[in-house]
Amino acid sequence: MGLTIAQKIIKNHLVEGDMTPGSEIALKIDQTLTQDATGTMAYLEFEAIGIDRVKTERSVAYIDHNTLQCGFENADDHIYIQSVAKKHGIYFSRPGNGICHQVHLERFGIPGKTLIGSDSHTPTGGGIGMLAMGAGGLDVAVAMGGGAYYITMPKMYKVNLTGKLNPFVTAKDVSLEILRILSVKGGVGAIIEWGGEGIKTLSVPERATITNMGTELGATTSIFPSDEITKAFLEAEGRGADFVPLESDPDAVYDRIIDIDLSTLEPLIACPHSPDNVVKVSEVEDTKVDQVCIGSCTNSSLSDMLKVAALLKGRTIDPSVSLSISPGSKQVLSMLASSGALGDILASGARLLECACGPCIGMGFSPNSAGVSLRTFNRNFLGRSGTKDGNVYLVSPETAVAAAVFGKITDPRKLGEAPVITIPEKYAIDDSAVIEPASADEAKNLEVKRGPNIKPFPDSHPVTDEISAKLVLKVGDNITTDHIMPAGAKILPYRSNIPFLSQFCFTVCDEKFPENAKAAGQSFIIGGSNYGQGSSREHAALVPLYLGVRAVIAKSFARIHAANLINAGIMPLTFENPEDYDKLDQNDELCMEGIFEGMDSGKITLCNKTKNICVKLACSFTDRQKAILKAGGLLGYTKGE
Ligand code: MIC
Ligand code: SF4
Repeated sequence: MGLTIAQKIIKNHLVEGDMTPGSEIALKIDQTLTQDATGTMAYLEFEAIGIDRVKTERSVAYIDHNTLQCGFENADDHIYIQSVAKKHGIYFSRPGNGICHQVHLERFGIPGKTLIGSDSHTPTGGGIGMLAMGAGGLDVAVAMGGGAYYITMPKMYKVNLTGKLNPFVTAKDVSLEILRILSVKGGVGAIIEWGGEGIKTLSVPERATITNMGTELGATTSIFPSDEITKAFLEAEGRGADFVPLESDPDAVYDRIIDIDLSTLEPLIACPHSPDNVVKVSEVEDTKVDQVCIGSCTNSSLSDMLKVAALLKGRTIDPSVSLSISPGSKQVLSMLASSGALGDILASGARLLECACGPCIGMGFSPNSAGVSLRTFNRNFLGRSGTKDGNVYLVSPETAVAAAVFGKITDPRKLGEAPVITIPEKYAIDDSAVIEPASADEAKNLEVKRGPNIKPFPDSHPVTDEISAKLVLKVGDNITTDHIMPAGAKILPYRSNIPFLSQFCFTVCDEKFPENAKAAGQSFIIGGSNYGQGSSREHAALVPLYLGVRAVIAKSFARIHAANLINAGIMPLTFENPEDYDKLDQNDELCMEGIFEGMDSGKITLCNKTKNICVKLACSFTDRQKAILKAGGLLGYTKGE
């Protein structure tokens, strides 16, 4: 039987396990990336593991999330990451150099290699045929130390593209179409391979938009073949030597095949507050728009920005709209400047922001109250923009420009002729903002600089055979990590200060959660399906751990969050019968007994002492996961404590 692209890469990197879907496999990791918001914790964990030098082929630390610096916290964290990177063999991408995924694609990604990153949009690397996955910071720390990365062997899905996109229909619309088809949980447990004749019409930045947003499907990752188009991209980046061709075998077998004819697609839009709430732009036309944001790791490539500049040329934006532009990298910004396109953007009345995540994670540029914001980003979860009642829509750069120009949601085809842009044969290469690590010898005398923002880890709590605890919170389906541990300008600077963060845990759902959880001492949380979707932030597990949460019981879990819970020593358990969800209410007193035996048999009994009933919970922990839970988390397990 032939192999898919992902199966080939997995086979080449398999350290443990067999490639049967659903079973646990361990992979050798070639490259890692971190960003600063998850990076401080990841490097503290790497230091705690106690390995001197990274063992990967390439590890890069990016500063792109926490760049507002309203106080000492961000700057201290930047210095900590820069110094820890220099000492331990990690490349350091300075603030201003760009968003991790854009820069990694441009300068470091290599087809056929494995990459894990402490950011859920790491699958952007799939645009050049990498097996690139988002992971918790602790998993990245272990991989930097040479440890394997454990995942459940995914199923294989294929999206077959035929035809060609019409003018003003873009790769972003392809992403929105697949979200419309599959929903935010439709990719859980699967790797999505993109193929068919239609992919020959898609450039690497377009492919990267699609693999980036595959994260919103809950997929383990998404991947394109590495072909002539990949080769041309790497050559234009001066990295032709990194090219290796990669494709699936003609007789590769897929668990599901989805056909999309590109020529039938229309401009699409994801309405508030979920990326899969997708309709045609024409269906919501004329909605008044207050703000438009162009950028983020989904749509900030040079080609995206050149198209935006060409459409804005000679136009001014509607006086009632505020438009922000954040180019994805210094390379993109400098080429925009040298080509004159930046002048066209500025002349339109746009506000130029830093090459960073910015508004995407609520770091400034929050919309007005109840404002409508059209964004080229990948997530529009409630409150993520920083404005609680903001209404965020997700669109292509072309649709974003149409809204900025006309002041209301408008089908971009009303902008006239589609822009024809030419991508230079060579990108402007300047790696001066990437600082190389010290040599092993030099590193011995280097000191790691730690600011007062860095606080100790929460204490670990090894799982015990019996846990009696209160049900402190019951939530519904599709709870995101932005609900569990919100981000934004006021909170994000405290990513290495778990006690401070704990004041904000779950407050989007229940203002009193931190207080109630603390008062309860030990607690359980009940969730619906796809619990923990969204980001890779391990803080969404470490903070509940700090607040006393010992188990989360849900109808189903998102992949990275389930792994983060186990890594923190919290049990993710599911209902054997999902209807039992209705038998448990907030504030009920619950008890689990015989947990160790239950972990082995795959069934744990949960008794509701308030209602005098018991329900069955399911778990399928591997021996390794059981050992991690009994050690109180992956850190203790790795250190052999
Ligand atoms: C996000 O897009 O939600 C983030 C911010 O990039 C997160 C990481 C984080 O919370 O620091 C992600 O996607 O993993
Ligand atoms: Fe940054 Fe937004 Fe991309 Fe997350 S999704 S890495 S916050 S640009």
